[in-house]
Amino acid sequence: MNKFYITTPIYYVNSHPHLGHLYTTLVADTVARYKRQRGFETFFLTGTDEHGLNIERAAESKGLSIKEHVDSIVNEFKTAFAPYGLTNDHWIRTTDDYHKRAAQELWRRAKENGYIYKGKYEGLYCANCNEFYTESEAKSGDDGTLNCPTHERPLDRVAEESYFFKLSEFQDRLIELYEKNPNFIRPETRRNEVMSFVRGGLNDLSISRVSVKWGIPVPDDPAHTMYVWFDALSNYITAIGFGNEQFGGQQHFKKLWPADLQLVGKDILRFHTVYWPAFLIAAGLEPPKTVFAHGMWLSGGRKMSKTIGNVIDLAVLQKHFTTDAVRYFCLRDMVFGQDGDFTYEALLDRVNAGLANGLGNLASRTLTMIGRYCDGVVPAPGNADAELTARAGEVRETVEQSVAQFDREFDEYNFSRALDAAWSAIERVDKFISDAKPWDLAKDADKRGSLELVLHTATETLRHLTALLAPVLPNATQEIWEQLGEAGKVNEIAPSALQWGQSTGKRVGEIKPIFPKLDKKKVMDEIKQEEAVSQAARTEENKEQPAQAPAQAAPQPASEAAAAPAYITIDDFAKVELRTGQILTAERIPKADKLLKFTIDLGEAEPRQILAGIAQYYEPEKLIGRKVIVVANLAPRKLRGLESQGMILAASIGEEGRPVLAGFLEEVPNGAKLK
Ligand code: ME8
Repeated sequence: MNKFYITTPIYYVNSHPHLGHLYTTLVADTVARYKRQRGFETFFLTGTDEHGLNIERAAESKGLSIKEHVDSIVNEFKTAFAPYGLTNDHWIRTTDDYHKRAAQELWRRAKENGYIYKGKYEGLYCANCNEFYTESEAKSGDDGTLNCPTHERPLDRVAEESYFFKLSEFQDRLIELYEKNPNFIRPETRRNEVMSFVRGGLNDLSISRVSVKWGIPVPDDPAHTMYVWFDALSNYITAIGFGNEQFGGQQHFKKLWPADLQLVGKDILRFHTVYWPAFLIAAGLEPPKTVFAHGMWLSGGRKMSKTIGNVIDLAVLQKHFTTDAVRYFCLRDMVFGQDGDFTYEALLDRVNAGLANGLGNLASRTLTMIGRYCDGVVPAPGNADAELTARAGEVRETVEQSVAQFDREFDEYNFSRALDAAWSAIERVDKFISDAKPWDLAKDADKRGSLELVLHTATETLRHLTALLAPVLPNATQEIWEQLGEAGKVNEIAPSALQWGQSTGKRVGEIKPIFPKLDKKKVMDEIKQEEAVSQAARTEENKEQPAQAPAQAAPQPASEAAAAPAYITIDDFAKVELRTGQILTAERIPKADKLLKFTIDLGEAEPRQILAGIAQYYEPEKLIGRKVIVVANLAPRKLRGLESQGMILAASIGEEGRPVLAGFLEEVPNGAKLK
């Protein structure tokens, strides 16, 4: 029997699940279902990545023990994914003991083979990406800090003893791997990207930390924990029995490894196509057959990310859309491998056009007519005139071609094209039915044969498409299957095993609508309100994000944190001196794209110099003369080497925090106090 081993990334438990995580997992689930239906012995793995500094900090900031924190987020992932009926064979957690032992075994083998040595590391580290950056890769903040280019948060300077992996020795072997196995990295654009990166030369990789406690101890040197990517990547083999007794241990591992398809987002391409094969080769193991890096769902044109805060809330999504609708949209709307912008409007349009008006309408009109004109029993194809017979034959041909085309595209992971092929058959049969007008044929006893041919052809089309689409729409296709009067589980029936004509004589079941049409305006209004609420909750939570807090922030007991109301006293407020001011000059600061420099008249002997990060939103010259509100007793501080003697107040609008300056509708003198 052919085997198929498919994996998703294991998701970080430093934050909450969102559409991006669901997306990769749904695609993997669909491929796993597809392979199973076609007779492959399939193993589908997903899970959670639970070690690292950032997770330590996230737990600290919530006042939870690390274990409590990771357990609660893992639970959130499982709960958010539960409605989608995922068919993963295992959920790996990197905090599980068997994984820890087996990751140590991988380390031991690489070390015995001479690829790991001890040295000293100095560098800039982002706890959010778990990645090191050079000074030139880091992004300078307005106040001169060196920030992570992705998260725009300060990098940690790390200088410590570390184990290193001899990645520098792998350049030739990796290039050979990519050249000999053109399918190792897909799609092609990503392959080219990685090849040119590797051709540029590889540095040895620091793969242990003494400063991070929440991690897997390095074998024979427990003062060190493993670099979180060494730990995380090894999950793909530890989960299936490498170095432990999972599922029968080594024998199970040998049966499944190398993985057939490792799905990842393009954000973690390098880890999976450079580090991962190198770690495996170092330990004497084979690299996976294919790593496919898909594109990113964008939201409002930007990558959907928990750090930016523009994620699609899975609770909102699930409230309005069936799990099949979400699966269909994810596979049809995003060209696999490319980025796509997620909008609820596009989702609603797809659901209404493709599912309600497309497949759903074909099912309900066909089954209703069989009930009405044929006493609920699928007729044999009747005799009709030559023209109708020829057209029915063309429909059958289109269906057979679509079924074959679907598989060809699916095998190449062109999911949207596979679905286009299926929908071209739906369009073809819809036209056939509309042209033949069975409702008119039913009025004429002489046309009985034609009526039966039309309904038989429509039923067969529906039956073939139902089996074909089972991996994508598991719930809806099972319902249609039963309404067609078919027995068994449609996901266990290979479309190629179906023969045209077998539906004859089947009694159709109770007809229920499968994909009700959604009222776009009503649903959009509801979603907008719900999104605003969940956005506000996220913004609140983001303020407490651990990376912004100092690493040594004292944990607050959960009960105390919950009990303390967020009030301040009038005396607290009186400490803040707010005054009206007028902008006298406003100018940009060279090389600081966010800052503007103002002089502001606060009714004092001399105007103040104040800097504000609003350059992306306001033209400086248009602000001259404007009345503003200033925090006048803020301690002066230096930004880009210039002193700022106060702060201008502005509202922060929307996801990106667009500033809108506060002001007055009536005339006010400069320097008036606000109380
Ligand atoms: O990187 N669009 O975990 P992670 C599409 N723990 N997919 C997205 C997405 C988006 N906007 N955002 C996230 C990690 N994803 C590591 C992986 S593997 C050994 C360790 C999906 O929680 C996509 O698959 O940040 C991406 O690669 C993954 O989630 C990153 O998840």
